[in-house]
Amino acid sequence: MNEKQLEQTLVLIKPDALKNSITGFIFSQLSEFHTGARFAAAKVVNVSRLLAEEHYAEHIGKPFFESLLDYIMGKVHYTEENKWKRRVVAMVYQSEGSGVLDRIRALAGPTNPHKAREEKPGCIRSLGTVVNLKDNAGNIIGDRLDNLIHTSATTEEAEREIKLWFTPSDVPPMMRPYKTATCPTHYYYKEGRLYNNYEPGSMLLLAPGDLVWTTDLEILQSYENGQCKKGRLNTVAAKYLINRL
Ligand code: FUP
Repeated sequence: MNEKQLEQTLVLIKPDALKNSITGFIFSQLSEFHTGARFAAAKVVNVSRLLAEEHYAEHIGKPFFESLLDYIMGKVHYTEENKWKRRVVAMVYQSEGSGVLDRIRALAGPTNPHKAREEKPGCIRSLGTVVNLKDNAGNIIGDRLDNLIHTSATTEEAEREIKLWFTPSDVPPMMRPYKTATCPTHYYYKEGRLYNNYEPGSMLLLAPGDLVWTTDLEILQSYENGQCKKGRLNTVAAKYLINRL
């Protein structure tokens, strides 16, 4: 595999698309024939708060942040009674050469569904909704954009996001987009801290021999050695705790 020749993007089919059964339309739009891109990975995820916070880290502190987390976690579209239906379908699309990222973003359309309807009728996000967010006094403080689908904006964002949602073994060997390494030790996680030995209440992230993204291993080792941190521990932990929290 030659990394330079491949471009990939993360696509999330969000809970509003599942609730409204727009999945068939989206899969049809994103077919290998229409996009010229191949499916490289897919999983159904009950999004934890940890994963939601990591995915939308750049929006922390914005008025719509908490509501955005509730949305991606499925809390907006599925009640407590139906919480077992709270899901996102996460996928990686890949193609040779550049362009897949922009092609899939074009099929999704503008971020804001109102804008999508005006500027690009028929795009996926033109079927979305805009929800006004209010403070306790009833003043509008922002909008939550229920726009059905997420697609990575840049190759750097795609790398961050694919590594956040997928482990190397979620991707067929010949399609793995980023460098991998073999984990040399045990890593357990509990309440934002990393351990090499089991602590009561901790969860096993990785065991010796497991395949990891090299950058994830570098992050874990930087925490282990108390060095200058090479990234956020929670971005690694969130992935290995998918569908376990
Ligand atoms: P995009 O790259 O198109 O997903 O757009 P952004 O990174 O700007 O936004 C990420 C998500 O935040 C979008 F899916 C929608 C949401 N958002 C809001 O809910 N309200 C806003 O005012 C801006 C963004």
